[in-house]
Amino acid sequence: MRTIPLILVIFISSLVLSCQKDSVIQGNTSIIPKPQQLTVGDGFYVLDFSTKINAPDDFENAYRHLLGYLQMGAGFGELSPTASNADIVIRENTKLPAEGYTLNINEHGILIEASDASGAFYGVQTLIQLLPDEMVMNTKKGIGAVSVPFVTITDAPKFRYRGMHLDVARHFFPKEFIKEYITHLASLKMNYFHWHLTDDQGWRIEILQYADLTTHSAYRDETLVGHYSDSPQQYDGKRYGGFYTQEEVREIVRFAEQHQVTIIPEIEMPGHAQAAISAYPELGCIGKEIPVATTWGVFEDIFCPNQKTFAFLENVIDAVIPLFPGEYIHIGGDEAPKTQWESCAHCQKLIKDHNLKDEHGLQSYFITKMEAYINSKGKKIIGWDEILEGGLAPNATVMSWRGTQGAIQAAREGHDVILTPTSHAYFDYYQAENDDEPLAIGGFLPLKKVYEFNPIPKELNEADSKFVLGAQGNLWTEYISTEEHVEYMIFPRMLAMSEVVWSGPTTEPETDYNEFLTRVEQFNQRLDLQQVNYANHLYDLKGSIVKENDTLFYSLSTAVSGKEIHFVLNATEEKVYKGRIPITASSNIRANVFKEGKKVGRTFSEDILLHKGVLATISINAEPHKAYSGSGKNGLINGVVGSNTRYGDSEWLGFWGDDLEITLTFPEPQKIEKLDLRFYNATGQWIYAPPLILATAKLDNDEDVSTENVVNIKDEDPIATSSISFQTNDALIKEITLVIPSYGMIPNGLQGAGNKAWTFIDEIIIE
Ligand code: TNX
Repeated sequence: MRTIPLILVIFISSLVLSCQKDSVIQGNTSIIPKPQQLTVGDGFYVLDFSTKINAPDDFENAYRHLLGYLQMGAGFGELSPTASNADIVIRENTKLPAEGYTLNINEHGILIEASDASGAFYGVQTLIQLLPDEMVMNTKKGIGAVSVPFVTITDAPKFRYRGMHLDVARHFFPKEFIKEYITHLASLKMNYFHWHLTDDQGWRIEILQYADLTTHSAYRDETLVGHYSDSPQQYDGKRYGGFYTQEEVREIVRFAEQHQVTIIPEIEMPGHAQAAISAYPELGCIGKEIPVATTWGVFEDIFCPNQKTFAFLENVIDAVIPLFPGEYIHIGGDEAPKTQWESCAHCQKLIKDHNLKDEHGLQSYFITKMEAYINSKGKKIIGWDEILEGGLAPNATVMSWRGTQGAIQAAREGHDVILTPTSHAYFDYYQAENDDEPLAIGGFLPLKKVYEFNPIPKELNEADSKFVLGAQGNLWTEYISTEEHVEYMIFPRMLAMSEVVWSGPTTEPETDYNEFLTRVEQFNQRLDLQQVNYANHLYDLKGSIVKENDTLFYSLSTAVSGKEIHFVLNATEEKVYKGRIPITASSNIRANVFKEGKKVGRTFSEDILLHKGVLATISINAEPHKAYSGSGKNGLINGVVGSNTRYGDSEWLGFWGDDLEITLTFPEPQKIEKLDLRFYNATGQWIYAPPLILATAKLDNDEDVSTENVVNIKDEDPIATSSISFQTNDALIKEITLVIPSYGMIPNGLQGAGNKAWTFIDEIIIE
């Protein structure tokens, strides 16, 4: 045991620089998440083999981490933590806020102060980011001397819960990768790792009392290939699975502790339990043998609220609790279809005996009972926002994923909440519109959207917003089977999330985002050196149609500023883009970004269809859902057709349950042959094309002509279409109104049963 007195180190006043200035590799001040206050001084402090560190026992994690980094990255030798004239001093300052730190680098040396071990660790993380990129782990080459810029930093987190989630049930990731994942989140000053350990497709944690959970439930016979919505669905025919032994769990927990990360294990109940029920059919309501699930979605086989189930779950909890020192156990609670409970005599009797309102009341009874058990063991529960239905368990923390409504309700009821809405926190969604993106579940969550996230819903007043502990990025892995792919989905979106929860939400999105991207560009260089994969959409081009006095233009822009754009219109010569391009006919535009004279990123290409709707004006009776507002209502007549495979791009508009009425008014009466409508149909994502459409044309003689039109839905194609024409006897049309009813509530037996169906509509092509 080291015993290190808290000493005031006398800084060495002049550093003996044995190396020449230009052989010293310099660090830079690009830090993510951005510190609360950062002042850059004039000069650099040099570290070399003679560097000494001084740190107290309580800050051992910080000291060890820094030491490991200096040894691995720069080949420094063993550094004693007891040095009395140290270059790097880490010391306690009780006046600083929880998890906060100060970092001062000047000609006297490096001083990190913190009031707790987390703060000291975060001070070290910042220092590491100030060190030269060349030093990142894995290089192990040994660098003679490195320098860090003079800075004065005062920093502390905005939110106390800063999390990342990983689903290891749909796809399994080995121990070493889990450690890497934890290292990444710790380097971004995130402090919770939510480990989704059980689901329909696999049980991943060893429970000694129930050996079948690992011999049977941890493996599935095969896995769906391609997307759930593909028709016909295909399977790979390969047994798949894996689990963590208790020893491995302990090792990971220790590793997390050394990184100031708390692990929250999730044991799903009562739904997403098919893998467990597959091993122990008596835990289900129908007692039938069922396989570990091989496809994705929501399954009707859920835990039955009977004695056997509660005994099983209590035993599982008893095994889980000693492994995880953190205060929380996540009990899931999401997506539990009540079909089996509806027809189970025992469940119905429970509802009656306990005076419960319905099956939602029974879910609440289930969760409340488990909560009481977990509370009695000194732990708290977290559940997904469905645990609000039928009444919230008394001490539960709610993780709000289906938007922010759950968070608002729970906070108003005085419960802690963690925000992880699909709209801003689902890193399994697509992050770019390009067709070469790896297959994803759906949705669209570009980097900027994560960056603009504010975990505090605007509906909450100041008192209630105190219950917002923070936010978390979720990575569900139905469509993510490799480590490289996990990295691709979390980077760079996790950078943005870390900034939201640590630095605090931006109040100046445009300027702040641009500045953030320059730091992302820098961070990517580090990831390159670490051989960590990431998505790079910094140089993607964005195009849009601009209408001005009945004239059309096309404008191009990049996310990172200061880059040159070259474009080619209709395969003519390449030009440097100086401003919007006039469009007079249907056209193709290709363009590229240049950085320091070199082409970077993908080639952009867009076809613009100059149809008769482009110059019309449009009104819609409802607003698209804010998660799927594409380019707004004008996007339906902007001459650009949406993706055939992505409803989440900037062309599709998504409405949740609204019956729509869309009116198109032409600048002058037109002869119109037909309207072609496109709808998305992906029932796995609760998107159902409307059954039929009523169209009415107002003629220039003021008569109305109406038609009822079917929507053509093909199983193998997510695009449903409807082609509409009017009997006008050659009269011209002034205005067209489309009445598009929603599919309505999704009936039992279909994906999303009991929820409102989504309607997705794309370009209305008028000829
Ligand atoms: C919903 S988020 C789920 C997960 C899926 C995810 C896919 C939540 C509590 N449940 O089971 O993996 O969507 O995005």
